[in-house]
Amino acid sequence: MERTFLAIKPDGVQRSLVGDIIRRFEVKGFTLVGLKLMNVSRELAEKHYEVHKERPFFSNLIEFITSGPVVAMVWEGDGVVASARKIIGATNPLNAEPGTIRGDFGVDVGRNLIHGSDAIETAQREINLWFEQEELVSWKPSLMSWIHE
Ligand code: ABT
Ligand code: MG
Repeated sequence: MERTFLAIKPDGVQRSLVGDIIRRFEVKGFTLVGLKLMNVSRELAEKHYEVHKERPFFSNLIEFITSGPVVAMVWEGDGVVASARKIIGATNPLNAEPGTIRGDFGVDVGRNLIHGSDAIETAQREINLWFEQEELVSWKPSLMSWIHE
């Protein structure tokens, strides 16, 4: 079953949006299989954002993501990687459609509230980076037959 890595960034936690954000993935019909509130070490942050190492905004990004607690999550479901990106909305919240998380709650690309893996291979890498295997819980919601044909 497809899985993705999502993280509510320090701005989402500080702004008391944790419940609202998690709710959107629950009501969509995806299954939560991993969840933890944590401070992000510089080492983890730098590994997570490795692809942006040479970008001018890299050091700001690392400062920001290590500045307060983050809610790290793994969600499961058919097509969850791409669908979660749609629920999250465009990178720059000013370009994100209303109805998306960033479109509804944000105005600044440096405070865009939540991270979502951008591809299936990236999701696998990020899940392994952020979670131990024992921290992930495989379960079948009893509602499943009302969500899937
Ligand atoms: P993430 O889910 O955080 O990876 O964002 P997304 O995939 O939508 O966008 P990318 B391009 O991966 O941005 C990573 C973080 O870098 C910030 N950023 C990005 C800037 O601050 N300035 C920029 O010009 C760009 C392109 C936004 C993302 N996270 N934060 N915070
Ligand atoms: Mg990204």
